[in-house]
Amino acid sequence: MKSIWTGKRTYFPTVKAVAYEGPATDNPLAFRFYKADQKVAGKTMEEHFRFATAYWHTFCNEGSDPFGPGTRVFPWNDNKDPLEAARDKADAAFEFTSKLGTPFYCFHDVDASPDHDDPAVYEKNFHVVIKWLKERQEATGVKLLWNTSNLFSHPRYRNGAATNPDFRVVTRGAFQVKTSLEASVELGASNYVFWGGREGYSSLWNTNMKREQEHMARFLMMARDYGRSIGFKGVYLIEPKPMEPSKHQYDFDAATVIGFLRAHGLDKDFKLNLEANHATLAGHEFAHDLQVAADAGLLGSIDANRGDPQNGWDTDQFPNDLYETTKAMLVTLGAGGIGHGGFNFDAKVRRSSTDLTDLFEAHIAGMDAFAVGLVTADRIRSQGKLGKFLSERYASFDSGAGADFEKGKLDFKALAALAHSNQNLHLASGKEEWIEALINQALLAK
Ligand code: XLS
Ligand code: NI
Ligand code: NI
Repeated sequence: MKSIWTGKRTYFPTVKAVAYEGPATDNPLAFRFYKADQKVAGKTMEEHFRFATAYWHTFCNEGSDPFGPGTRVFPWNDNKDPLEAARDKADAAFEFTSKLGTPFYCFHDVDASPDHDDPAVYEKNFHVVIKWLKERQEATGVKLLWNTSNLFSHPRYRNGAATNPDFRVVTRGAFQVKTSLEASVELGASNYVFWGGREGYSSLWNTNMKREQEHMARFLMMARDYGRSIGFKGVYLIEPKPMEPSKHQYDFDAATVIGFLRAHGLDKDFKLNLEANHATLAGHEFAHDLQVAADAGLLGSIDANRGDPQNGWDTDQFPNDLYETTKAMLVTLGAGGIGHGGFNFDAKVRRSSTDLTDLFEAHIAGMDAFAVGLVTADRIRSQGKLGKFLSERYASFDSGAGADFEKGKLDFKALAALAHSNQNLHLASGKEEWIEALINQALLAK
């Protein structure tokens, strides 16, 4: 981090650069476990996580819900001129991010730049805002983890963007993505995200699902080729989510998206951006979807948040569950890390959290929760007990007929014939409770 951004106004005057003070500190605005330069498993914490602050939740979302307006007052939103308000918001975003110390940020086109129905005005605004963002990136050293286009809020997208039954809407989606990809190149984004918010449907009676999915694949191929043609070298990411806002979303979960990418030859350029609360909405554990992506070599990036165990919707809460972060980090370390991706806080403070400093406290707690998860996962891996147990569990495939089976050297008849010599087997325990105890011990170890 080079330096803290100070715009025309200071929006967080009581907050200084957030520092590591260790577990004993009383200071709510300090890290207890996240120490950017601490090495774990050969890399610093900063390198492991590549944490990012999300523009939409932290600088746009004043807390409105379907039952009432916002509860937080964002002073950077008080300018009536949309472009000046966008500059104020950029000031707030970079002051916040450079004080917090996430090395990255993420944004949707219309989070940062005023939307407009006229494409020419939309584009003109965006070009101005890109300049401001670039200037702030250069001054602070904060980098762009990914940007994306909002193809779900405007009423024109009520039936989807790439999958809209009206071709004219598809063209507008393409226009926004094209402009956003140009921004990715200009701002040096590591990735570009596609979250198909309304790429799905609610009634099969009025939907040609096959045609819509083919349109989505075509759209992604064209976007990929355009991005490459203008020099975008980053990774394209698809973010699965099973529902909300659509009833059925085409990018349901990691496994569905992987099948789709492979079916359309997109798996060389596209990876997955996995969000904890989206995995749980799909009926999976977060770690499950991470493992599915890792096994396919397509683990791209992470939207760090959590759901609420009693609510069935995307509550986007800040991650705080140490079991979840430990599991996520076990999978991530096992996959060799997050690569060009990062951990983006796609998370919002609760509606009743109305102090501007709550925004800092929430991110700090999330970063600390992941730091504990990383250290614990590394401890479990270096102890080796779990790894040993896992390899022993599959040892019958390491030699002899088991190894021949894996290599495709046995025919089915020979495989079946082996049953005669494999009678009266000792049943090996799966030891789930022993493993759970092991995780607790690793969490509590000093
Ligand atoms: C919404 C999604 C969204 C994407 C970016 O549920 O998580 O925020 O991350 O469009
Ligand atoms: Ni997300
Ligand atoms: Ni979400």
